Amino acid sequence: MAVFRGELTAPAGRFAIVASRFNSLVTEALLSGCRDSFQSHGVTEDRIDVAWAPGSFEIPLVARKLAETGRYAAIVCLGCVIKGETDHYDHVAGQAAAGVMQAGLATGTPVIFGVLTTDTVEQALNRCGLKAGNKGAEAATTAIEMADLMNRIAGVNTSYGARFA
Ligand code: INI
Repeated sequence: MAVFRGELTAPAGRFAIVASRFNSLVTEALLSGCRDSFQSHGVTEDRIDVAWAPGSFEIPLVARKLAETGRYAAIVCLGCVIKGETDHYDHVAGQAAAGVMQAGLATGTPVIFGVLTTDTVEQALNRCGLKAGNKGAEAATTAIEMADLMNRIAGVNTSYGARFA
């Protein structure tokens, strides 16, 4: 019986981060946590590319375009959707989540959902570095784990370098 389980061992190769400019106070903090987390797990800055989308609604297309290049072991999506007085939130948050999933399924590249969806600004702040940790940092470790898992399933001996080297 084969058991495949990704580990927090960064494979060789590049990672991309898509961040949204909307609610940038929060997304800048998510991005900072994400980059720090990548670095502390051995992914140096020169192996990380960052792309900025206008809002979370646009994140999936940017992620998919990056994934289609085949250059990345995984892609992290960072955004922040905060509930307002209309149902705009539901459309943006729902489409961002569905689109991120679709980008991964369509390309075979792990695309990680690090988009905060919260009722309040306080909840968002708590999740980008205050009381509830930093979801950008968590997204980086998920990306590393998924990249390693994909390599294991594909039969790549990670100790000799990944298929993204
Ligand atoms: N985009 C966000 O990333 N977060 C939000 O909270 C948000 N709200 O509330 O409107 C938001 N809207 C912009 C949206 O992502 C698109 O950029 C816009 O609709 C143009 O397509």
